Amino acid sequence: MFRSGPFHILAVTMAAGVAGVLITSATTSAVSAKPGPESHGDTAIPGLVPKPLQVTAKGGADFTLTEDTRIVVRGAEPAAAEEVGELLATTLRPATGFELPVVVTQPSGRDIVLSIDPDAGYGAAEGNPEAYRLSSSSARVRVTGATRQGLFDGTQTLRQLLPAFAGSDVRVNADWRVPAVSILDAPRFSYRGIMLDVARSFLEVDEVKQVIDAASAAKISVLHLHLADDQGWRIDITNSGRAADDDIDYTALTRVSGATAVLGNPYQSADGHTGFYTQDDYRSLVRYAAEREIEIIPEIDIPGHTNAALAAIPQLNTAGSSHPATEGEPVAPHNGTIDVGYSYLDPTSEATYTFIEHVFSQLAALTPSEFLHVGGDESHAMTQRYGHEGYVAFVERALAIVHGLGKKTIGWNEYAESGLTAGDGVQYWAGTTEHAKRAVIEDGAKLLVSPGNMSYLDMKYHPKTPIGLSWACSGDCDVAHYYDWSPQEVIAGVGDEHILGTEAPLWSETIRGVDQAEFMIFPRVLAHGETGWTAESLRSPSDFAARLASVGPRLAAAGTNFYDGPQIAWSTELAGTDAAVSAGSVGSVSAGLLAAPGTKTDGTSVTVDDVDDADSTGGSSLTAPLTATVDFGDGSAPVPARFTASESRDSLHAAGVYAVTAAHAYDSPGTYRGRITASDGSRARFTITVS
Ligand code: TNX
Repeated sequence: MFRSGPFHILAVTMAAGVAGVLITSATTSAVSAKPGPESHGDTAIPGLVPKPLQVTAKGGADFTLTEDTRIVVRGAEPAAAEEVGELLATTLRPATGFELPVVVTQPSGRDIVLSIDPDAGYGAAEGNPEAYRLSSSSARVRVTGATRQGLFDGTQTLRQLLPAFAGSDVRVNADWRVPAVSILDAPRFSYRGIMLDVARSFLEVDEVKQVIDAASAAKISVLHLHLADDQGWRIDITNSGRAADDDIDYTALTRVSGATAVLGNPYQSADGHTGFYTQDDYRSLVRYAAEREIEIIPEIDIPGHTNAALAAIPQLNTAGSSHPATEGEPVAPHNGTIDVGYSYLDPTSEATYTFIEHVFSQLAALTPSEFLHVGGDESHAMTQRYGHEGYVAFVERALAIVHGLGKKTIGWNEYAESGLTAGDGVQYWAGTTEHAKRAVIEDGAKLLVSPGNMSYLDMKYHPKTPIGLSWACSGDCDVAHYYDWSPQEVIAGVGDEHILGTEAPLWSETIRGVDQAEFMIFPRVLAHGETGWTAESLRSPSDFAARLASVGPRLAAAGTNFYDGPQIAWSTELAGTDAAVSAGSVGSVSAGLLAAPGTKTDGTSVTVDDVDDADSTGGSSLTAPLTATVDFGDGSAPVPARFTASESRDSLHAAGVYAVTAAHAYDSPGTYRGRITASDGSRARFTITVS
């Protein structure tokens, strides 16, 4: 079913042990990860992910961000452009220490100029609402988007053109250069999604915001929140607006099932996290995501995956449900196992539809998206009891309710056994493609592609990954495999005109907290995201691997956890940090930071993690152990640097950012300008104020 592209060759070659050669050779492509013959300006173009439509190195001097740089807003919708400018400034201020004022005025000096202009002329991307142009030269950077979203996308590209530490939350010294380029870009699909299953294991509001920050930098445009499942219910539903004859206490949903989660299981010993979002929490997520051009699509999974609802609402526990109430057990007991397919709402009970109407109407009111996700997957026990017709009749009635609320529906592919309405979405994950294809061709539904074996982020990267499942993908499920598929090949005969977009789901039976979530999401979502963004003709596995290499230090500098495995020759990046010390005292002086994914340190050198132990091997562009010397700038001889890991590489963490330190005593007060020189030729500056 899937294309057998160059990645299969890569996989074979890697098995033969010469992966490094392949990945290095890829860096000679047009968008180069390393300085090479094709870098025309002072600085090579760093790896851009997802790959833009057109990138042209202009030649000439780079743009340099300085303390005088302003973010100047022009054009239509200045208020929207100003918001985008503020977001850009917010991401760059901590690392640069620059003020970066956002002003609506005429550009004058070496400004970054942001504008929204639907008529700017977008060439090959004309008509795409997310089209943007980015042009940089020593005099100016201009980012122009056809819409706010296009402009936002363009500013994410700009962030990638800066040094990796631009996204750090500590101030560092780097040459804040943007190479002189001209970029024209727009996505293939508007829907480039990620799903978080907060039902099995909850993620707090701030944890979700952390994922939104990292995902929006990768131009992800949809966050699908799986809000209810057998093990927990995560969105507060109030009793306001209940139908006249409705006596259900909806507040029990979160009171009871907000306090439960999946339990420890054979694949993860820790219990899932409990909790729920108040409606204000949810609104704040919707707003936060929208500012970053991410649309939230909520899912309440029905009729199966509903034990948490049955555990909270006695009225649902009718004779025709998966848990008929008894005197001793008026509601279903909590079930924290990872079993699927056993629970279901009673399709013959009016209470079921009253419940659905109330819950979805509150969800509709809270959700600006035109879509609500109704689940529909794995209703095995229900289908066994009521037959295919019973399931279909239920889905038809549920869809009529949601459509009646003015929303389109999305559901997992099973729900397409029912008739759909033009514009509804079918999310294909596994099993027969027959129903999804029929709904697309006959009903005018749109296909959302999430083939489990290529896009499920809860699959183990490799057999040693301590968390994750392996039913959809096993063995090698690293980034190369998640890149090697094509949306138009998921269902034969369903091409781009029928495809809504792509989505990578993270189920959380085995995932606890945002650190683990990020580890499973990155870097695979970057492969998936490029599949949704970049035109098929421009996608190339080796070129992607080369570009992805420079994303690693960016993720590390931004504090995003990821799997820094051996398929990518992750770049390293060095930056200086300033410090204040007292004269006379010998101490360890912090001179800089080193981002080096895939490596470990013994304190004096940083080396590729090539030991295939519990955390498996890492990938790195380093071809020899990296050492460094620190020149303290006071005439003393340079001394060897020490490296201290902020977070050691282990089976659930990428190598964190190393502090580069050395012991030194300054004799007298003053301001000293020092330098770190690393054995790979990279350098960084730092200033020490001695009192
Ligand atoms: C299948 S994918 C499910 C989920 C599980 C997942 C685990 C889908 C629509 N249903 O309920 O969490 O597998 O990988």
